[in-house]
Amino acid sequence: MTKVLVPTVCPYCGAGCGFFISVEKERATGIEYMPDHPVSEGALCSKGNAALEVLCHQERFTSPLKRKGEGWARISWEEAIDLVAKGLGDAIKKNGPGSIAFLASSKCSNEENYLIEKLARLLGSPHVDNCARLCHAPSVVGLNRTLGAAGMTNPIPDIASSKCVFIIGSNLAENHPVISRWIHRAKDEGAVVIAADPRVTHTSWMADVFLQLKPGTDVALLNGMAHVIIKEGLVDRDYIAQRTRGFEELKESVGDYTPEKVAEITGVPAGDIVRAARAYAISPASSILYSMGITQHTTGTDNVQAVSDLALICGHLGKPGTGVMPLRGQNNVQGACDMGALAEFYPGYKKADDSETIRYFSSAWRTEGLPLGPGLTATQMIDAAGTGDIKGMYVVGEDPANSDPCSHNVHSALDNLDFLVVQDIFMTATAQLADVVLPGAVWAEKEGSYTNTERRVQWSCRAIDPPGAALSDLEIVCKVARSLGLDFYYPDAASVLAEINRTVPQYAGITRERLERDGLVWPCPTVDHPGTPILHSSGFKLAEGRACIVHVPYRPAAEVASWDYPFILTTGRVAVHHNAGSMTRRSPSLISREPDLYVEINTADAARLKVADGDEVTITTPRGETEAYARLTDKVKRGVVFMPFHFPGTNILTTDITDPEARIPEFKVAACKISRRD
Ligand SMILES: Nc1nc2c(c(=O)[nH]1)N[C@H]1C(S)=C(S)[C@@H](COP(=O)(O)OP(=O)(O)OC[C@H]3O[C@@H](n4cnc5c(=O)[nH]c(N)nc54)[C@H](O)[C@@H]3O)O[C@H]1N2
Ligand SMILES: Nc1nc2c(c(=O)[nH]1)N[C@H]1C(S)=C(S)[C@@H](COP(=O)(O)OP(=O)(O)OC[C@H]3O[C@@H](n4cnc5c(=O)[nH]c(N)nc54)[C@H](O)[C@@H]3O)O[C@H]1N2
Ligand code: SF4
Ligand SMILES: [Mo]
Repeated sequence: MTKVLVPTVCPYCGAGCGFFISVEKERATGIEYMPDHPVSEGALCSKGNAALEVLCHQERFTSPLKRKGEGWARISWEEAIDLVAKGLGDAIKKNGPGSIAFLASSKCSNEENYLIEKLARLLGSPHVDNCARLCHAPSVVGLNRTLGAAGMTNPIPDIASSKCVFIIGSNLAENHPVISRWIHRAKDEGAVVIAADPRVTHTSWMADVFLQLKPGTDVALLNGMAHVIIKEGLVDRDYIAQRTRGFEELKESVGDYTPEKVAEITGVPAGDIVRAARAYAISPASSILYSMGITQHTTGTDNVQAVSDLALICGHLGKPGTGVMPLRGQNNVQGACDMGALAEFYPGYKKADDSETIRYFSSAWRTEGLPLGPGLTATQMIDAAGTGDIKGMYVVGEDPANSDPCSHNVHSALDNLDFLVVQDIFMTATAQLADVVLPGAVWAEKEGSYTNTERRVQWSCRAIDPPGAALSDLEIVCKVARSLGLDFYYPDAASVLAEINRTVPQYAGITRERLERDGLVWPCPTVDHPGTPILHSSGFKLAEGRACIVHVPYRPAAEVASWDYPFILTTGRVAVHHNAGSMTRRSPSLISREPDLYVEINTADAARLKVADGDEVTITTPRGETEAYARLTDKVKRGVVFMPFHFPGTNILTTDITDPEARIPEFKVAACKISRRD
């Protein structure tokens, strides 16, 4: 029997691991490892190994659906596309193009995201965003301001040459497992590992210095470290003088963040703050890895800026083993942002509020009337749906009804729309609220490029056909666009990439022909350019080539524990599930390992609440209540409880208060109370 090995990229997280799908008789029969892949070197985590389980799952959508009474009717593509054109078209006619909004998908390819944002803007709506809003929006705002670029500064394998790895607010051992292999390699070469997290995690076990801080106190911790580094003269004076601005202001503002004061705010012993600061500053090459533990806060942008301050004052940028590394979440969240599926940027991070951007794309897309942004963010779209300012939404590969905060509000906002179309592969909580559902093809059933967290653009090949009448998101978006009168004739992903080469300068040299196995790391401005794995090695793309040190005072989280709500709920992830769970909860080998929603409670707190391990408890916040099984542990501090958000219910509890600039919700801090269900 002939077996074909089709190269592909894992559809789950931003590590971008490569593997082969073995295809026999047009069926995906197994995975073969890819030992020479630059990031994964043949490794895959539990989710990567289970990726094929979603392909021929019996619950996959196999035809378009329309709402019929309480249920659904299967309909033809012609009818579905007519309904979508009418739904969106009517809203535009009655209320103008600003009354429709688009959620693009970080699960989809670069080419698909480029077309979704182009569709939105050609229709005249500035409102297009993606799940980066719930994830790394503070990195986009904060790092653009401090370093002039929001990407991870150094490649993943580079971590192995780091002599000090500072991990803050990231549980990469569970959430980017293959990246943690590179940290083990650094440790083998003698690197010191520092981890800052309110919980003991699989990642903190790797740490030589573990800073178990109170949720939401990271700015204080980082200012405290900067205080020690400046006071002990451990800064890189030459680097500060030649490459930065703003040092004196920082020096003054961190003056009173003594280790003792910071210990009081954070709960981290003063001696550990000093040890961490010295280790980071003294090592010849230190890197900082961070993710949701510092971004998903009302102080998310401040946290990101405080992180880059630390790197700047120590000169730990632009060289191997150094860098500021925002670990991107979804398999293609980096690409969705690069392609301009963001409220404040057109493709290539051209500012949506700049008339030069509008001129550029009017000429590139041969059109008029492109909207000047910024548009509404993903979180603002939901609010606007609730108030009736947004009338129609097109949601591709996202599940806001489960993944946005305050689920009750999200449900009623989406219910309030005149028209909702959802394009997914499974019936999600969001799809349940739709008027029309369009069946997408999942990654292995289509081809296209995906950009991982280190900016590596990789081509994923089509291995098998989609089930039933499902189509690639690229084909569907083109059908919808044409039915709305737009000239969207793209025969394949390569033809879209060719247009991206012309309109996104960072991708100008990243052609289909060049995207063989190892991919290319952007910026790659010409077809003979090798790509740029390390950013900022010769200065910054900011005024005078200098980075900005931005001093940020500590502000507490929006919610703090109170008499009525004495616990702090923090939410996040576990290794075997992914986000709102539509794929991993349907994956037999994964759901069997973590079948139910649970809440981690400190054993001493549980004793006071008379809660035993495995008891059912009710968790309540001002937004609502949810039930979960209690898991007793000393991995969370007293007063802190943790819930994963992979099952419906967790986001009933979370707050929708956002960071004032990046508009990310504070998923990591909500005051709650807990009671045993009798
Ligand atoms: N297994 C798995 N992997 C995934 C995903 C998944 O759902 N499951 N999702 C992907 C996506 S979209 C993303 S964005 C990434 C996210 O990857 P991570 O950022 O690693 O994920 P989280 O578990 O949300 O949060 C990370 C850590 O932040 C800690 N934390 C909470 N509050 C604070 C705080 O105030 N300060 C600090 N310093 N730390 C805090 C939590 O205890 C947690 O250990 O993972 C990606 N990979
Ligand atoms: N409480 C709490 N909430 C959180 C977070 C948290 O830490 N705590 N983290 C936030 C973060 S970082 C993120 S990124 C968001 C994630 O939020 P979402 O992006 O809403 O989460 P996913 O479950 O990954 O949704 C992706 C959807 O795409 C579908 N899909 C997969 N492949 C394809 C495809 O090829 N085409 C189409 N059309 N659909 C496809 C999947 O079935 C799934 O329904 O959640 C956020 N919500
Ligand atoms: S680390 Fe991420 S990309 Fe790699 S196999 Fe696991 S989920 Fe997939
Ligand atoms: Mo994310």
